[in-house]
Amino acid sequence: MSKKIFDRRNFIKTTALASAGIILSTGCKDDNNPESRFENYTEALVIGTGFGGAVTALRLGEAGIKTTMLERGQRWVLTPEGNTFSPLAFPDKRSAWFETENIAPLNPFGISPTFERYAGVLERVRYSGMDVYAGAGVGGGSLVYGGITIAPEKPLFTQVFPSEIDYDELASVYFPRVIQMLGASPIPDDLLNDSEYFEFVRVHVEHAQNVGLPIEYFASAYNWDIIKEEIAGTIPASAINGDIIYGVNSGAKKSLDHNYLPQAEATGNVTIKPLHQVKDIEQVDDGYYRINVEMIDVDGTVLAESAFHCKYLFMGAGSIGTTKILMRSKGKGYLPNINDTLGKGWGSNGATMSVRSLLPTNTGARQSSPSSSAAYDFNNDISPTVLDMANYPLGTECNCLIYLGLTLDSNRGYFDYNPSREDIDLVWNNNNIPKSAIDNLLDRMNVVNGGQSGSIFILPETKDDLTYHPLGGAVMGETCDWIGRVKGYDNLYVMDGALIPGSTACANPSLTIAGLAEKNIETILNEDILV
Ligand code: FAE
Repeated sequence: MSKKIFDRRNFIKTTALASAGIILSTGCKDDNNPESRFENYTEALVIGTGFGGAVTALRLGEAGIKTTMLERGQRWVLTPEGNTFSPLAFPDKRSAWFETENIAPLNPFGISPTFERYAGVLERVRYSGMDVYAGAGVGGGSLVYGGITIAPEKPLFTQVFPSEIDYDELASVYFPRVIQMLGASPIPDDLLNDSEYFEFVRVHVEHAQNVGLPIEYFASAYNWDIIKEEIAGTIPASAINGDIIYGVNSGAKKSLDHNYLPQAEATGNVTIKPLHQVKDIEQVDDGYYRINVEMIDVDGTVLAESAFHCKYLFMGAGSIGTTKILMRSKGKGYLPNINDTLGKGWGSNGATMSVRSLLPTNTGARQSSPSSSAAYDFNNDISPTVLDMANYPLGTECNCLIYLGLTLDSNRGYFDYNPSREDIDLVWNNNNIPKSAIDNLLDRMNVVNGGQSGSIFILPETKDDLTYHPLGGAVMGETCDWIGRVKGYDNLYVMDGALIPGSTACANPSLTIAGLAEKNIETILNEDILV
């Protein structure tokens, strides 16, 4: 497919130049050639290597378009010894993006070593009333995510997304395309039914079914065969130790650096530049873009400042990263035409974290396997709710279950730009809907199954002031059109979570972000880039 597109594209270009009589002889300087006009020029440039960025780069590369990807974080290469990423049990500097201690919201082992600031994989941004987590590194959020690859339900999706976004098209074409690309699949029966590592999942399912909730065994971006090898002891254990949020050393996690990104590089058209942190962007002569970049060392030292240039610029730095770069660029007067909806429409995906403890059943000492099932509570009196499981690999029985819950929260915040710090601040007023909805569900589960909500040792009460799912900031239909074109500018696109209107409707966001990116880049290639 890519060869055909490439040939057609070159044909159109050549024909257009020939008919204009401007084909140049070899050796003659071409003042119209952006490669000779601009430093570090590529036709397309993608900022960030997470879901939106990786999908975009692969499709650009397949279409024969020279593309540079700028990524602030490191490239993490798996070693046979299984020691690339920080272990969960004893987090070190590799676990956190320029922090000095463990940043995970739960700390099963109670060990809090301090370490030096380093370009680790998980970022925590502390805003007033909301802590936001995101991935940093080649692969973005996929390095740290749980692999939950789940589509929103249509009745909820249509409450959040405008009618211009065709759910049926996403569900029939683009979600399956992403699932196939990732190689995501549901948990196999033998692991689910027999493995001690999944005992907590079996208890979760039973407790949810006891209160009448349907269960979905969703596609998970894990290689279950590698998990079986870990369990058999033929390779060093990692996923089964609960090493999920700092990266999985065994290769069991099918993060983007195992699929979209290497395939993009294999086109020969895509180059990834790690440790390149974008500061801001400007539109320069003839509508080309200049991207101002700091090249950093793993300790955060700025080694050099540099500029890249492109014709087509794709924002894939995630909800916070993209919003920050665009607001800084607008605030500095570089992109004045972006409208005043920029920075608005941000949501936490109604995310929560909670615990049920003192359960009368054993839940397993090794609550460490990747998440595999979700319980649906769509008739919850407060908000539709979906309950996923989180890891808690304590190594000893805790008679507890840890949940990540998602709710349909319409609460939205916005960002203010602070020119002196050249940074953005979230304005967020918690409405307690997510916590109330989850507590409503947990109370029902406790009445039927026993146990209580919260644990003084783990998490005293449900938290809804942190999120792994930042969404919005440059929202579709507001700052951007329906496919991510930034209003007021040609050839500038938002491809990531910043485009999402604050929620992915009780689903974990990666599939929705990646599915929309697949749809949008297809349209952009056909309508704007004319390959
Ligand atoms: P994202 O994947 O965050 O990628 C943005 C990229 O841009 C990153 O690589 C950044 O390092 C890079 N970047 C940022 N600023 C700059 C800059 N200035 N210059 C250069 N590069 C920059 O964006 N979602 C699910 O669907 N299922 C899960 O199981 C799940 N588990 C999660 C677990 C954790 C601990 C976390 C934090 C998130 C989880 N998520 C999960 C959310 C998911 O990772 C997130 O929605 C997507 O990764 C967002 O994709 P984006 O393309 O928006």
